[in-house]
Amino acid sequence: MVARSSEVRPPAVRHSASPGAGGRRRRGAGRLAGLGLGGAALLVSLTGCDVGKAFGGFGWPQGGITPESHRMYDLWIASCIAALAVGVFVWGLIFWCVVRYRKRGNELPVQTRYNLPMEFLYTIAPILIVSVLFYYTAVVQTDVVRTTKNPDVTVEVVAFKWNWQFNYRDGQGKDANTVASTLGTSEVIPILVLPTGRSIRFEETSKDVVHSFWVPEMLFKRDVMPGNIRNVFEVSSLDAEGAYVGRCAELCGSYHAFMNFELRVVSPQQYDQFLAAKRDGKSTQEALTAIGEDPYATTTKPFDTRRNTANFNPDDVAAGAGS
Ligand SMILES: [Cu+2]
Repeated sequence: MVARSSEVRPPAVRHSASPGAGGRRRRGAGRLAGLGLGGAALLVSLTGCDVGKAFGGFGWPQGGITPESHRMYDLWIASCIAALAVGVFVWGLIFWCVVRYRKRGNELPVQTRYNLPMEFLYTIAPILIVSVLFYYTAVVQTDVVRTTKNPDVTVEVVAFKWNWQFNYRDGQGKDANTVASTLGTSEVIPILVLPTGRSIRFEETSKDVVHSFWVPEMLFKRDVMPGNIRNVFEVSSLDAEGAYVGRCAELCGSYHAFMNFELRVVSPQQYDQFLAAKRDGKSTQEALTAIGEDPYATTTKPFDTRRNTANFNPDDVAAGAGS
């Protein structure tokens, strides 16, 4: 029995102690080290330039206008580079195995089982990778959703089917007072005027269903909830003057797609003048003209609702007709 069992031992076990196998393993380890070094060199050369720009942000929108948007963008780019580095390494190992251990004859390949270092590596490595990603995600998320006690500007965002109202407030919470307001209509796109260089608190509330306040350049959106829920977030500053289209990002009904608004970022002096003009009773269009800004939205325009032509009960059909 003992003799037979030694006969059926795989050839690999007999060969494992031979100098040839040791040489192959050393060469394999050398290749692995070379692959790792190559990957590291590639990473260094890639991070030397703006990787995000070179690859179109890896699908993440570019052109953020707040410090928070840059932090989220950087996290995304770094995560993509890490994922690609791991991916390239794993693909390399797969292709190397496919080539190195392809079938060459009828000889049974090396049978390796219970390789503890290997099992330890592929258990620990993913846990380490996920831990690092989780750590940086938690740090950036905490930073992005942080609110402060005394933001420079507080604006209440009121969403309703299907438009927006922006209330400039003298304090925080629902008990604060509105000092000026802008209301959107089907004919006029509402313009939210805000200053550069000041921290801004957005307090969101809805009059009916769930909407979502989204300015793509902030790279951040948050649901606007009905009831007594006030969803709050802050940006520590807006860094670039200009006009930016804003949208509702939650399917809220028939005319959801028409719920556009415009964020107009102006200088702090212009903002103060705008607010003073509004407090004096001027309309948003008049106040915008007074500070030398375009009175109407430049990034989007009111949509034709075609309520009559698209209606099941157009006005020209007499009520009760056919009954
Ligand atoms: Cu909506």
